[in-house]
Amino acid sequence: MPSPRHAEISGAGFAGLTVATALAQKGWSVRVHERSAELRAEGAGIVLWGNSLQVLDRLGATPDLESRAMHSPAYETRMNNVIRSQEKLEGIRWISVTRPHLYATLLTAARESGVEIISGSEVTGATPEGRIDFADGTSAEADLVVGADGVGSAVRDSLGIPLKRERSRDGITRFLVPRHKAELQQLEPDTEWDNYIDFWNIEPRVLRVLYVPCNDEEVYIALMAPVSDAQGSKVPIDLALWTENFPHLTPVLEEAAKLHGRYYGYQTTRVDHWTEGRVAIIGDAAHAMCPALAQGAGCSIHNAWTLATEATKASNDQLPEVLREWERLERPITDRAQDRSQYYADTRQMAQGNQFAGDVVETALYNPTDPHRHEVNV
Ligand code: FAD
Ligand code: 3HM
Repeated sequence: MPSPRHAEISGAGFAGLTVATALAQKGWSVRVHERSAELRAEGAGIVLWGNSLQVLDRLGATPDLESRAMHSPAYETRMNNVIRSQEKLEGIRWISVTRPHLYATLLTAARESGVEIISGSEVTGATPEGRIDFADGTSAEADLVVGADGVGSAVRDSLGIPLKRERSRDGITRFLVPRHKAELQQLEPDTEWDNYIDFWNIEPRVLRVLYVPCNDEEVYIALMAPVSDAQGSKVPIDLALWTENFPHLTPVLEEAAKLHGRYYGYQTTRVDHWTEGRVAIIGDAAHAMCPALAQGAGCSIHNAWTLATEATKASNDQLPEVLREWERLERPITDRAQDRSQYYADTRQMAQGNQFAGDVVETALYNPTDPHRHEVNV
């Protein structure tokens, strides 16, 4: 038996764990370096669509993931607490989960596939020839190096890949809190509190609460306000402001007020290219996007899968060329998801409701595991 090919990966986020697991399951020896001392996910909840769920199916992670996930009956949009739409999203696969649960699921899949994960290991850079460098002054050689080290990627920056960052006018503070379903039901008996509900207020003031049940006990709430609104973007949150504008959400807002939270200003980063020699960058390192369409992690997971698949098909000599071809084929759909998410964030058009049709669902319906996906139908 020839010895397996070796991959070194920077970052144990959703992208890094996915590519590591996929490569290990395809016969590679894989080592992941995580700068943090602890392996855990930051943030609160997350929505996943068909594109990433197809990958999680292939990794064998879906049963674990779905054991604690929410399939909401509808995606509801309200303006000043008046319903604008309740989209059933028929034919579109989607779930909401907590980030800690998605993370635990991916970590288990990675470990069960034989991936070695080293926490407290900071990567400082990589070379196109396949060398990865660490903050402790050591380095290692690999057939494939993956920069999955997030929006501030050291791998990307060490290669000098040009990048443009655009900031939007709004931002959000995320919380995972107990659902208080009975109290909410009492405040508004006619509401289906299992729905995903996007509560917008534009007039007289731009404030929005995204209400995303993740399971029977936990709801992800995201409080949006313009960057220029010091009171709306303050952490810990100004409880009086939020309950005055969203009185029907008081029980969950009171829970959010007990937590510190971090206000995150929406941003998009566009890089010149995703690969250089034996190095590929994936996830937020390559394409951080506004969360409007909830596809940042989705694209990270689906690009991680396609990278692992294409790299495995390539001979070792062909690898740099195969990585360039991978970018040429896979990048356009992610670029379009980034553009649309930025457009929705900048225009606040999600507030109109009835959004999930046509081009908007292109990414959600994409199947990165279909080997015929790039064939042109004539
Ligand atoms: P990260 O999660 O940033 O992981 C990078 C990892 O690399 C981290 O663990 C970090 O510690 C480590 N690291 C960094 N530097 C180094 C280094 N030098 N050496 C070693 N390790 C390093 N996406 C969705 O699909 N659905 C949603 O509903 C959704 N909602 C969102 C809501 C908000 C408000 C935001 C901000 C984002 C949202 N996203 C969503 C996007 C999603 O969170 C990200 O796209 C995704 O987490 C990116 O994963 P990643 O693994 O690329 O990066
Ligand atoms: C799931 C989700 N959807 C939209 C946003 C947003 O517009 O900020 C954030 C989310 O986590």
